[in-house]
Amino acid sequence: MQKRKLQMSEGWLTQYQRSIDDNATFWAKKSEIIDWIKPWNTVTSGSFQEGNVKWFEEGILNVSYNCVDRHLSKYADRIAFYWEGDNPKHSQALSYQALYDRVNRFANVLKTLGVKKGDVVCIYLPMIVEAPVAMLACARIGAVHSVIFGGFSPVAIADRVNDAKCTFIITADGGYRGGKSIPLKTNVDEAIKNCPTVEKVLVVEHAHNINNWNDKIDVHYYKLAQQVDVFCPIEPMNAEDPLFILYTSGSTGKPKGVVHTTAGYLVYAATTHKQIFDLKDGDVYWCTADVGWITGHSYVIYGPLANATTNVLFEGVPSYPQKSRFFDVVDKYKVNIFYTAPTAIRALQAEGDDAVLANTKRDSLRILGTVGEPINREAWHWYHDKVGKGKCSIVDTWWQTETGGVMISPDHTQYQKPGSAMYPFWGIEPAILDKNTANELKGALTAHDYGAIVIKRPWPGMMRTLWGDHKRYMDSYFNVYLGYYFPGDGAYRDKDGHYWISGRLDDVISIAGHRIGTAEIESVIDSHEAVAETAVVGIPDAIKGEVIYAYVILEKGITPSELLKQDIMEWVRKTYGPIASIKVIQWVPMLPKTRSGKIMRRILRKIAHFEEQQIGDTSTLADANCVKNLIANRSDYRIVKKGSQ
Ligand code: 7RM
Repeated sequence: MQKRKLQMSEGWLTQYQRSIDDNATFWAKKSEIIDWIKPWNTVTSGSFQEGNVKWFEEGILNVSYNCVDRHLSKYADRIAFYWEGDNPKHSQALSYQALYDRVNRFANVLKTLGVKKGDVVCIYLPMIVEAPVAMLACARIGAVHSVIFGGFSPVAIADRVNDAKCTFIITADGGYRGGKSIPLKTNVDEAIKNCPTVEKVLVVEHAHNINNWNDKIDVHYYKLAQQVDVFCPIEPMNAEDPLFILYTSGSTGKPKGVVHTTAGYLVYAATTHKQIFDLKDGDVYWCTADVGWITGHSYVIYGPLANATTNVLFEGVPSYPQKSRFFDVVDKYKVNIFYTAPTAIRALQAEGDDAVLANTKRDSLRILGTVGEPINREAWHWYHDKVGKGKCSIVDTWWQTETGGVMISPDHTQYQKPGSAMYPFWGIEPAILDKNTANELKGALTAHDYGAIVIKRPWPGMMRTLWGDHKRYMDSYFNVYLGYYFPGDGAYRDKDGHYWISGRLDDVISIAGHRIGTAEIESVIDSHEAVAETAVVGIPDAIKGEVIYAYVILEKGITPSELLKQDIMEWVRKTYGPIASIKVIQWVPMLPKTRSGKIMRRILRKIAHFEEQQIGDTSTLADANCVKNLIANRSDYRIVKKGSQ
């Protein structure tokens, strides 16, 4: 454990106490972090039970104004983004003034194409300056953006575009990652064959990787940008108007369109960003997340820009063209605050210090953040001791797409325990429930007796609904443990009152920190012509945290082979996206099902984890022999290297 620092701050804890004792007054004060066109009337109303939580009602504001315009009087020349290309020779510094100009033009292009307040605009872009610009342009005119991660493939795009009935897609003619060019426009072409609502595709020039142009649908961004006005007035938005939809995986069914609204989200993203990362005037801040994920929304775009931060926006991957790339970029821009995922930390650690650290200084670093999954002790120590040379605070931030911003995090002025997310943020009141009885567990707990973490009261950054499916919103998050918000994670609170997150309690697999729903992957595998039925579970992986173990039943008459396994894996990469890494495929004659036909995933997980002694009750299985067969033909993926543990 890191030694307790001498400089003790009352700041976090006193503010926390106030936020709990008088929540409304606390957030009323914090709402001053943003500028309002018209002040709000009521701080908060509604409840979890009724599913009608609102914050800062009647308030009028514009997010684009808060992230850009209002900084110009003081910080017009301050860099908003240091853009660093995949190719180290490509870079660009964009001041707040330049960002303002670009956002205005982009907003006018959208208007010219007929985008109106309330329309849902899909954004499928690489990590280029136009990604934040497009998002802010939507916010400027009151359009709701739905960003789709650039690593998703056509089927995943179509699912999301159709669910939100998007009429517009903003994409690029390609992106670069690790020296490879990604055919984003081609993926969109493929996707929209199945998207009847799409009218226009706006294409930003970047990597020139296209093989098709349809004059009826496709529009060149830069051509239009030259023709529009340089100024676009802001649209006054109501506090509770939707700002964006972001799709995330659940345990069943299609991805969920998490809806965040305007004021509460921005207040929460800005407040958490400022406090948790100890933001100081003039800091250079780098969050490595892609804008396609919530971390990219809240901590690359909205939180940092609302706080007039200088950001690094990086197109590439951690170890291209050389293993030290991340830290070369840290040195290049003298980054003070660095925020990444445990999977990246583990991957770099595995490359060895000589390649990754030896030729970089990293002296500018002050705060190191992590997010996305639990961080293991070894990775924590490498991050703290080696990357930060023992001088930086580690902030292990726990939160979700649904929560809008960080919920549990260490206080940078206090000591940190490796692997613990430590304290609830201001206004966040968590509890740990017994998974079976739903009683609150009050005393000290350990890793062995963790419960379900829940949140007891609304906070400004929480999602307000799932797009088009309020019932699913209630059922997934509020009707599980009545009176609480249920995030789906297990956790415990130790004797010092510090929180430890143990992982998902449901069927969501976390690959390299990305949430992947088992049902989504199964439907992709099932759509392979040789496959009759599939069930997938997560298995541990040293770098990615989890990868996929798939049990596959082949269609009658199909001969199993290694080649077919490769083909199915390739199919999933192509159809869903490369993030869905399948490690093992096991051919099976049947799946363990209850008499009512439900797959007993618990059993499949135990078998794939080599824990069959803990399978427990199988009396509800329709066919008792099934389990024996699965174990007998199980694939042993646990490669133990000699001399290593
Ligand atoms: C921000 C983000 C959310 C899920 C969440 C957890 C897991 C995230 C941590 C973590 C342990 C952490 N949004 N998770 N952060 N687990 N420690 N610091 O990742 O919607 O994509 O995923 O990620 O299981 O429920 S997300």
